[in-house]
Amino acid sequence: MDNGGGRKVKVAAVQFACTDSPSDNIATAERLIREAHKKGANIILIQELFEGHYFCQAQREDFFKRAKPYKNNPTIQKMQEIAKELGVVLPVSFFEEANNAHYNSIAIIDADGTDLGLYRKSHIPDGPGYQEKYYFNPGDTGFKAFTTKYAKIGVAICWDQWFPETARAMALQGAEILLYPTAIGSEPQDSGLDSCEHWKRVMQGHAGANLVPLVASNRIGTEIIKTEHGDSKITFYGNSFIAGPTGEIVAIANNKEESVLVAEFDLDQIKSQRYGWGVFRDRRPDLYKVLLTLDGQMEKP
Ligand code: PUT
Repeated sequence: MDNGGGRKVKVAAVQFACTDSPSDNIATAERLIREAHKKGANIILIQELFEGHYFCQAQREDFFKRAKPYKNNPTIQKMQEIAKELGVVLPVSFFEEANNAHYNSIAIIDADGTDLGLYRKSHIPDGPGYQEKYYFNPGDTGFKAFTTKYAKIGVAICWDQWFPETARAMALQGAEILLYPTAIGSEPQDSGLDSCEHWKRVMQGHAGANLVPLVASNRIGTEIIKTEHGDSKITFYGNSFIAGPTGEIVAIANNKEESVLVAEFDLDQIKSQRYGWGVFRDRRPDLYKVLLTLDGQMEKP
């Protein structure tokens, strides 16, 4: 049986503890990108908001100073140089200032250094330790698939990973690999709550349901932020991983160590497998209109 094998792509996830110094973190990201490149990686995922500590533990006006415009953004420009030199695809997560709006954004840099455009995080979490609604407007780009040198990729950000609709929307647009930069760890209000296994299983489901590989990169380390009510602390649980097209984990980091994970996939072989399994043939979008409601009611009371 011909499975149409051929187009091999190596993906990587890097994982590290952030300091609160952008130059330190950019240097660490660069070192790990170079290590991933040495291991043959073509598409390399860095964790969410890697330029500094996860400031959303607190609601502080001074933290808005961390936002930078998309255009002429020095971190993105630096990553464009690295991408071009190494011939690798780099999604670059950053806190975006757009006039009076702010977004949790990611610029997709192709292997020749070209900036392919922006995705702005759509689902913005709120709650103890993760008070993102204070900082970020809900993204207005919609879900996207970006055509890079090595593959068509779908990139969404952290809390987006809990929504199967996001993964499906990217896969429907032809995304062959899903990537999720992340910042998640302990819950300051409940020391008994550890979401790590839940977090992995939900994304493994997206890989399996859409028959695409999936890459998740999460930070490690303990970060303490001064808030209006005293200090807040999160220990980020790492566990960055790469899943294959049936949701199987093929590479995984632990919750403590800096890591560079690499896995190779044959995208043509996976395409055959996806087509053969039939889930995209058997979809019934005509029956899914209820998904466009918040309350499940097609007719309003
Ligand atoms: N990154 C957001 C995670 C929220 C966990 N409660």
